[in-house]
Amino acid sequence: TDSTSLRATHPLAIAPVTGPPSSVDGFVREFLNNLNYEQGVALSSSSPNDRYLALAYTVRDYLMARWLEDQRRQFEVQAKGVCYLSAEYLLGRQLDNNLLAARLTDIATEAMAACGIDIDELRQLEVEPGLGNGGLGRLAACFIDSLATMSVPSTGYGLRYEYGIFRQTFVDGEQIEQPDAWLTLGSPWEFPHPEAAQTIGFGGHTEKYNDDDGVTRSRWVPGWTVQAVPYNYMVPGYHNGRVNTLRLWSAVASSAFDLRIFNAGDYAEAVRAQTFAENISKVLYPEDSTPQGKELRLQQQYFFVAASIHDFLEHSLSADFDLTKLPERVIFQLNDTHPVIAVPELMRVLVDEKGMEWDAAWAITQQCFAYTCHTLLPEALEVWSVDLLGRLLPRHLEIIYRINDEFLAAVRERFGDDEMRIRNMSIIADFPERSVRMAFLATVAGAKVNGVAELHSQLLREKVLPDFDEFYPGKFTNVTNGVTPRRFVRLANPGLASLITEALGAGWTVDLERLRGLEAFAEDPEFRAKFAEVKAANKRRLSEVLRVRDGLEVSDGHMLDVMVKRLHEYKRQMLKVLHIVTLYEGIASGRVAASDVQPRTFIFGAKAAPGYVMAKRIIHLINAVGSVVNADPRVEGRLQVLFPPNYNVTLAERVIPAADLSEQISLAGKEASGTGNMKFALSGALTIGTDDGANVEIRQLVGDDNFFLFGMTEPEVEALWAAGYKPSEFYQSDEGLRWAIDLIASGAFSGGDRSTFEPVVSNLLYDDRFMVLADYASYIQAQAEVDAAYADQDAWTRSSILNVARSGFFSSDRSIRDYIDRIWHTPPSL
Ligand code: GL4
Repeated sequence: TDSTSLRATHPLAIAPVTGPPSSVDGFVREFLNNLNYEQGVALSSSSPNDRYLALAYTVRDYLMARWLEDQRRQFEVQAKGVCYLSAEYLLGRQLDNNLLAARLTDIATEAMAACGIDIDELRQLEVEPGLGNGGLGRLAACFIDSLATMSVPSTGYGLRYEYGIFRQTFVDGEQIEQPDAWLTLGSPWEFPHPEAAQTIGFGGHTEKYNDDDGVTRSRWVPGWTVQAVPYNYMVPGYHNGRVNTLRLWSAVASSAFDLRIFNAGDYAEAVRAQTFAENISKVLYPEDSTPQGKELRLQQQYFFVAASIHDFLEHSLSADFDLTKLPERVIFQLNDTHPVIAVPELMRVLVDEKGMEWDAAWAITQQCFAYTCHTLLPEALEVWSVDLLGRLLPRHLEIIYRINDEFLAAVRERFGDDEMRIRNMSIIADFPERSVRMAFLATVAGAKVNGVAELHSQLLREKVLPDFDEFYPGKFTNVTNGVTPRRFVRLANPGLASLITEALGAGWTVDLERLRGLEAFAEDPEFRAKFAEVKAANKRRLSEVLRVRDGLEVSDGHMLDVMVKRLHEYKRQMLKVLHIVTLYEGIASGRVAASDVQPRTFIFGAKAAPGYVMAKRIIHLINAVGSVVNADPRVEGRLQVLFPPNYNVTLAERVIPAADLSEQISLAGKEASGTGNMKFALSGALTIGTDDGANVEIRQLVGDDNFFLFGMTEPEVEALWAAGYKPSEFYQSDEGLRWAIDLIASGAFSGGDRSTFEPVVSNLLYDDRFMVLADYASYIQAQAEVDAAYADQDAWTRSSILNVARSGFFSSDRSIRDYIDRIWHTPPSL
């Protein structure tokens, strides 16, 4: 008998699984059980880590019955579901989120107290799984939260990196990367299933053969294989009893592969092979928006999507499933180009393994995929050299060539022999080397292609893929990003959450448009006072965190002006630096009276890709400016610069709720959406920002009076490029800008050494790809308006409340609703 026909005989075995009783006593009993039986320790001899693990196991136990039930039901109903394919999930800590979802926060707190344990101490022990770089990975984490909260049948698929995004430290102001060994002390939220491993092939060759009917077919004979072991994570919905699954794959050497070498007597070689296989899920590539085209990266991508597709076909479909109906059962959502190799993989499975005709398989494939593009930067659109792809995945390359041949034939039919257009649209590029454009492959294969904010989707259609938009009318759409209000309001901002519930009643956590109801309260002085007190308390809490975490002291009573995001030139941390240096230079030179400047603390958080030299120089410069500014008595009590290292989700949850001002200052047309911008607005920070990404929609919603707009628009940027941009002309004609740049160039922030930041300065003066100098004057002007506005605290608070009230649109629940309506057409709940 196989496991599906196991028939239980004992009465207990056929009763549904039930969790422990929802009471403090029930929780205590379960906790002690876990401590004793899972950790093997008594309470009196347990370590804090034992207690943390036992607490996590206890929370799991409460979610288990629903999880098992939802898996059973999902299989039984066979409704259309979503497979979200993403190379990154930047999850953040799990404990609090799962307590909140399961309504256990109070019970757990009391239960721990009854055992003499401060639950807060255990919270601090959790190492967040940093399995993503930035916005793209965090978006995936918000989406699986919303999918569960909206009871959408869905599975998140990804990679279980042994090392996530590196831990950042500063030595003499420069970034040093350290490995993120997040698994060292145990990982209580995951369920490994080595018995359910998938075998994934690589390399080898393809061959033709005649099948039983004498038809010539192709098949792939891989040169080596790796085992993909699934690790399941619970993804609980908020207060709805739903628990979805996140399945992350880990690479293990295939035993057959090991043994052959081992038997040949080469023990060292056998171990080497194992290391080689396990390298695949060893480490997250730390590049955000700038793929490196490394072979290991392609291995990671194919490894996880092949495992995911096989897993879905084997375990989610009933035994007699008719594969021609696959589009009625699943949509694979491609989170950027990273999982796009899934397209030829599904084709290979359908044609080579299931014996389907090419045309039928292609028709199915085109309905089973949809593609989200997350960038406009040309260098971020992945391409794989034909040479590499052919070596690693020879059959997939053949399939891609055939897809391309048929696609280009159709383009010819439609547009005639317009060779220029054909070359521009070909999935295979010829220059600078023969390579596969993954975004084109995704666009050809996807039922829908979406950008992640209105402006981004528009530019995607008009600038990046215009020929495709013309060729495929109706294929392109927009889904503006969103963020989960559970983590970023309820958990991160409990003071604000209580105040909102007091004003509007419960319900807004899953229906964020209800925040509109706060508009009326903006006019109520009593409410404004309470709101201001919440912000002040959030600042005190941040101060405490930074003191304990980094030994930093936040000055009292300062405006908190925050720029947290990956370090990238297009995001323009340099513009922020020039603003700070301008203020500093003005006061230090005596030209500006310190008393005329609003006291401000500038907070940065940013990691640079380890190989991104200019980004690392800018980090160094921020730290150098901070050292000088913070030590200069002339600006004491006025200006402070703080740069806590290792910005991550956990720190974001403390920084964002404390912020007064949100810096969203990318060059127009470069930031696809941004999601930090949404978190800040929802936390009542006012935005100073360009007309870029989702800033556009934030400004439209909160209103011009509650947003500080500056800088060129995207068409103005284009026009300036066309006219010939010369940054030095801006330097020459703006004396404030000149003073600031000259001060940096003089060595004032590098102990008199003019060479340290010379590359940063010359980059600005002679290159300035992201037009920092062109937007400087407008930015300084807008910052003066910020200063003036902040002087009227009560008016500022009013604007701040209106930001919260009008940002309900940015819930990731709304994004998911848009995906369902515009792309997935899945039943809204199950
Ligand atoms: C990004 C975009 O840069 C960012 O604007 C967007 O918010 C995010 C999620 O859609 O995706 N694209 C890449 S690559 N990394 C990102 O964070």
